[in-house]
Amino acid sequence: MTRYVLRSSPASPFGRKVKIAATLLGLWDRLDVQAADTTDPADTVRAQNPLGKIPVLLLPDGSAIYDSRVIVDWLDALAEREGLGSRLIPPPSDPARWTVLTRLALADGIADAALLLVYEGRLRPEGMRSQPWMDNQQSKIDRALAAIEAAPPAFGPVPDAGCIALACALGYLDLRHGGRWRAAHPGLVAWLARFAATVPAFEETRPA
Ligand SMILES: N[C@@H](CCC(=O)N[C@@H](CS)C(=O)NCC(=O)O)C(=O)O
Repeated sequence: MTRYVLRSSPASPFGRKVKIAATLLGLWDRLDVQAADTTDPADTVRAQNPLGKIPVLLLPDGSAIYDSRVIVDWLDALAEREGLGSRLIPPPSDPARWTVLTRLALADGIADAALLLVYEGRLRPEGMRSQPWMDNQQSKIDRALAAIEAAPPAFGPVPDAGCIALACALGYLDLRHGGRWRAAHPGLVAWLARFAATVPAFEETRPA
């Protein structure tokens, strides 16, 4: 069976999304996860993805697939070709595809903003930080969470890619932003608990 290398790191919400997707698709055993350090200029990840971002999926022919949405789509297609059953992104013929992809984009946007806030704190000296810029990033997270709290997405035994991305974004807010989102979003707290109970891979991929 062909194996694939996944460059990632335990804390990455985008890498976690790919790991959970691979597990739900029955493809987890086909991935070899290799740690990547995006802050290390010598790390080969910068050659594999010129953007220097993880996750990256390496194929046996030497080509690389990124970003996480493309990797999930690629894994979905592989699972389909191999007759594994589930689909995480509905096919183009299904109108639900655009709902799922839009929810995926919204959840990834939460993780993007949360990550930028972490980088601002980590990489920019205190006196150079811009409070309005940070407030703007936080407002993206707040508006997105409010919109999702108003109508949390339904899921069955195999949640779609949008739900997986949302769980990973919330997990990242727990990891790096002290879980402050929880107080104002009881519906999402319950949603995440149900997701974790439905998808064991969520806990299995929880960063230490
Ligand atoms: N849109 C990308 C975002 C990936 C991303 O931002 N990954 C972070 C780690 S969680 C990263 O590699 N950051 C390093 C950098 O931005 O230089 C995806 O979905 O894969």
